[in-house]
Amino acid sequence: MDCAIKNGTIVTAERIVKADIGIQGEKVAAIEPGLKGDKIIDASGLYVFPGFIDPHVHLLMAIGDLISSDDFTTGTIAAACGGTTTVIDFTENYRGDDLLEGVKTRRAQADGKVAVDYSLHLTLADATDKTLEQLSLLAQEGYASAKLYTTYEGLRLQDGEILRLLAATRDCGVLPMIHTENNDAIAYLTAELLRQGKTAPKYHPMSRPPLVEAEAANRVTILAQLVNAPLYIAHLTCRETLERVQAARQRGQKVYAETCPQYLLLSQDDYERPGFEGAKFVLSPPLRDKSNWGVLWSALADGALQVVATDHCPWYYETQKVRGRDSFAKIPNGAPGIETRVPLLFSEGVGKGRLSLQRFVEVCATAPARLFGLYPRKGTIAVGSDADLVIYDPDKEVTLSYKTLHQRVDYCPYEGRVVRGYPRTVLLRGQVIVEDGHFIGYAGQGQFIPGKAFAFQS
Ligand code: DUC
Ligand code: ZN
Ligand code: ZN
Repeated sequence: MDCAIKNGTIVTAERIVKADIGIQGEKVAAIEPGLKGDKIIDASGLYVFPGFIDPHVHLLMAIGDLISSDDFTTGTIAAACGGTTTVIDFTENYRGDDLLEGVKTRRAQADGKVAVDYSLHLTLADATDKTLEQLSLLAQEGYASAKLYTTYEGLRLQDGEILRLLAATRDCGVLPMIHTENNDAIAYLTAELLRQGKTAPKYHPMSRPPLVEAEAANRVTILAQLVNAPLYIAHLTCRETLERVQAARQRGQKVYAETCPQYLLLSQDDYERPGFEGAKFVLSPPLRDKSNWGVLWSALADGALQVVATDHCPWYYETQKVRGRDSFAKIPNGAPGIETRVPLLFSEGVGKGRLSLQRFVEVCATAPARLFGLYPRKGTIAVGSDADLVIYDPDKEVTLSYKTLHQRVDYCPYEGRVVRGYPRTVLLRGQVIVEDGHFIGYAGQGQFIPGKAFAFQS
């Protein structure tokens, strides 16, 4: 073997086993006791997890004339240091743009720059014949999922367009991922708040309350029922939406849903921070009332939620978030999280008894790999899988701070929080890229990983 990881406790979604892992080239070649290798990594007292997958990140994303602060290199180095070895970003085309061009542009921004492996969700911002033809072409080239929006200028779709796109994605094995918020309700509520002079960041959640999200989720699940299509709900935040998703499942529909650490660990109280600090938490859908924390943790544990992603979309507080000083509606939406997802989920989930070890691996690695066509190459530890591995010290305590994290942004939403458990060594296709918290890989080491078509049986 080129490398043997010895004496660790291997955790996959299916099992927990003490064994050695043999790596040959880029792949896992053996899982058994007593392996020998040219290089030996001792994992005594440590867990060995599959490389984690973050299926929802926005690197180098433009909103107007602003660009999110992590690019494909800085963002993926941060991902690696936090134990994530595959990220899925999005094409950034808008209504009327050519989808093939959108793919080309994004590939040019990422290829040769990424430090971990990556894939792309297509963005479907209109439903023209041309877009549908291009969708079916791209589906055959490893683009196995697509983002649809119900809000945002230049991205939001009408119901008729959503129906057309749901039928088209269903037919070509592309899983639609939907941002569900009712655009007209946001516009009405925002205008009312601003008319009353309510311009501070703390009014952001009032402009997009839970029912704004739940209504759109309810609507798109019913649209999906009309055309018998599967669906993936992005960043689910609250009980109101979960109830609608559960109702769709009771009708027999295939509806998957993700949440994010910020909805499990932060709340609308964070908008009340002094001065303009609340802007750091302006993301959409917004942070909710704390009563949702228990609902979401239970849903993750019992399988009602399938995935924890980040929606990593960092903006500098000092130079970008301040754009909204006179109106919360002008604050660029989003927050950093690509590096802290795994440590937070382990510490707050596994460490506090809310998630089993196996369920933690399932929601942060295996389920995203399966849903987005990367399994079993990614998302598990098995003979023949990519040797993307995270050797994890369950006892290491780290105080989270933007000063020591690798995310390129001037704040951390979890500043000062202590997590117990942290990645020690991270391997990407057999190569060590993180050692003792230090990134030792290189930009360009990551590859584009094509996704296999989503197998939807009605
Ligand atoms: N929400 C955010 O907060 N930022 C990026 C896009 C999104 O949906
Ligand atoms: Zn979204
Ligand atoms: Zn997003």
